[in-house]
Parts: sequence; C-alpha cells; structure tokens
Amino acid sequence: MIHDVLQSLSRVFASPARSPRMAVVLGRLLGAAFLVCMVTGLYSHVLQQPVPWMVFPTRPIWLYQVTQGVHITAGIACFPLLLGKLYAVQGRLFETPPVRSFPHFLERASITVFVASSIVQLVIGLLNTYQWYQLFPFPFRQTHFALSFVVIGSLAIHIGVKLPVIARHWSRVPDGSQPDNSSEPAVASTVTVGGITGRVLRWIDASPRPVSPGASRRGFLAAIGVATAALVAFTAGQSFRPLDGLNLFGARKQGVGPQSLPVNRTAAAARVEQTALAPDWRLTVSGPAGTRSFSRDELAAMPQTEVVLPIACVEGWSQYATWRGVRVHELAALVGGGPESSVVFQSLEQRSSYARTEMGPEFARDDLSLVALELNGETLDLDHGYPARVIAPARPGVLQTKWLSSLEVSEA
Ligand SMILES: Nc1nc2c(c(=O)[nH]1)N[C@H]1C(S)=C(S)[C@@H](COP(=O)(O)O)O[C@H]1N2
Ligand SMILES: [Mo]
Repeated sequence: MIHDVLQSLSRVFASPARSPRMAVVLGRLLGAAFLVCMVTGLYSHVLQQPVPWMVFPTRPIWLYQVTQGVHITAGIACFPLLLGKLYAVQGRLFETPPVRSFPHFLERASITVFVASSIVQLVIGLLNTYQWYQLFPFPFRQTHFALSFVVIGSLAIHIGVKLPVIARHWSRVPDGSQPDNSSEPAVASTVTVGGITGRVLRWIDASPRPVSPGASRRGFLAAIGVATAALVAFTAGQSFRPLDGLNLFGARKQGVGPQSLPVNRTAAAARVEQTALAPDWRLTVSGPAGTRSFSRDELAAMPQTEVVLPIACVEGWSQYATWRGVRVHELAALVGGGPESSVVFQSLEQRSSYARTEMGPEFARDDLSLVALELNGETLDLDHGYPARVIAPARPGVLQTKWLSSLEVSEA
C-alpha cells in the first residue's frame, strides 16, 4: 500500500490533482473540519467566559473532554487538508490579471484573508497544544476567538462566490466529462490504492473507478487521507485513552506525572510553594450568612465524597482520576448558599488568569463538584493543588483551580 501511495504521489505532481473537482472534494472536508472546530471552540469559549443567562450541561462528565478533544483533533486534521487544498488550487492563487471584476475581487480578497487567517489560526492553535502560548505576545484565547470569525466569515464569502463551481463539481461525474472546461492533462495511470484505504478514499472522493486522471487524483487524495488519518491516530490518544498506545505526537501521554496525572503548572512555577505548605493555611468560605474558615484537617473531617472525573485541558489532553473531598454545595450551604448560588474560587496563586474562576449554579450544586483533598487515593500532590483544589464534571481544565485560598458564595 505504501508503495502504491508513493507511486501515486510521484504522479500527483503531474497533476490532475489540480482540478476544480479536487478543490471541491478537499474543500468540503476542510469546510466540515472548520465548522466542527468553530462549534466546539465556541463552546469552550463560552464555558470560560459565560454570558450571564447561559446554563451548561454538567453531564455526561466527559462532555468537555469530547468537545475539546474533537476540536484539537479536527484542527490537527486541517493541516494536511489545507495544504492539499492549496496545492489543488495553486495555479489559481497567482492568476493574472489579478482582478477582473467586483465579484472576482471579492473572491480574491476573501480567499486571501481566508488562507492567511486560517494558517495563523491553525498554527497558533497547534503551538498552544504544546503549551507554547507563554511565548505569544497576545492573549491566546481572545485572539483565537476573534480570528475564528475572520476565518469563518471569509470562508462563507469564499463559498458564496464559488457556489456555481461547487455545485458543478459536488457529485461524481464520469471522468473525461467533467463539465469544468479545464484543460486537464489526461494522465494515464494504472495506480490504484486497494484495501480499506482505497475503499475509504473512493467513498470520500466518489469519483469513478481508475482509468485516466481519476487514478492519479485518488493517489493525491490517498496521500492526504493517509497523512490526515495518521496525524489523527498518532495524536488523539492524548484526549482519548484507548488510542494512547498510538500517541506519538500528542503533547501528553496518559498516566505520566505525579500521582499518574500530568501537571501543567507546577507549584514552583505558580510561586505558591510557601503559601500552599504553610501550616496555618485555611480555606475561607464566605456567603450570604457570613464568613467561615477551615483548616485542612477540618475539611477532611467533613463528609467526604469520592468521584471519578477527567481533567480535560483546553490543550486537548484529558485524563481520568479518582478525587476525594468535600462537595462544593455542602461547603456553600455552611455560609447560606443554596441551589441557585454561584461560587467564585480564588487560588493562592497571584497574577495569573487561572487564579480566580467562577462556577455557575448548575456546576456548584452538582454532587460531583468537589473541593478535592485527595487524588488517586493519596493526599493531593503539591503540584496538583495541595492543600485543596476544584474538580467538577464537564468543565475545561483551566477552571479546575488549584491551591485554593477562598470560596465566595453568591446570594441565590
Ligand atoms: N491556580 C491554578 N490552577 C490551575 C492551573 C494553574 O495554572 N493555576 N492550571 C489549570 C489547567 S490549564 C489545567 S488543565 C489543570 C491541570 O491540572 P494539573 O496540572 O493538576 O494536572 O489545572 C488547572 N488549574
Ligand atoms: Mo489546561
């Protein structure tokens, strides 16, 4: 099969791959991937920056793991698809004259904006999964969010202007009778890709069987399909445990780190070693009925709940663990909180965007939302948030605040 793919690749450069049909086939895969990224990305964004009236589902517990895992995986799949698509339309990117008419100008402008913004969007997204965001001279989430509208907006215009071409090449037409009037060279080829790969490609491509240009076109698709599938298979393990064995490129392996869980920011990096280990540490809980504070021993003497929940990081990696601690709503009730109360968590960590997080009522009243004291049967590791941290279902990892110092319970 690899031999077939390589052989096809060499023919690709000959190249009926550069056809409107190929642009449409790749375009719709790319469009679908972008749409998936946009929807899952918006979900992640509003979870982190909710509009007041919003209420989020707290089940299934792996909801965010899946939406964000899909977001990252689909984003990674966009790289080969976008490169393939650019290759397929290459000639047209630099056509002359540069502008013929207003619609033509619109087409050119939108495609320029789309290509530039989506490359930036994909690259900063990928860098973020490897935690290189500390290097960005801009706030990642806001930038990624804003750019997504530029990407989707220019894509919408691009699709709008290209609708006639898209419609013409949407479904399979026998080779040789493609109604595109293009001067495709008819490269004869005997290369076909067999087996499951071939079947998947034929399903994606939906062009007819071998003969003439279709074969090389399928070779091109094969190369892109194999690259995409490999990238997905070799990274998705960071989000989805069953694929861990294949995880070669993903930023995180399963089960690596203190107490079998990765650490994003260590206590040292967060500069909380002193305060977190201070013997007089207390958790301050304030609410409508006043303010109380608890030592770690006092918290441990309260009724404890054990839950199995994933940390699901925005960077795409997710890992399950067993957590034990006090239910958020049971703590909140001690200071007059009720089922409609929201809770603000403050960390010992200073000057970090993760140091203060807000939890809406739907999460705060959930029986699975804890101020956790233990992880996988042991006292929380210092790097995992000792003396106490937040853990709650279906939320982004960034909201699972470590090294807690206080909870403010709002009036119901
Ligand atoms: N105070 C504080 N809490 C934090 C963080 C942080 O940097 N500071 N990182 C968050 C992020 S991005 C994630 S994914 C989880 C990771 O938890 P872990 O490092 O304990 O595995 O903790 C969250 N809680
Ligand atoms: Mo994270």
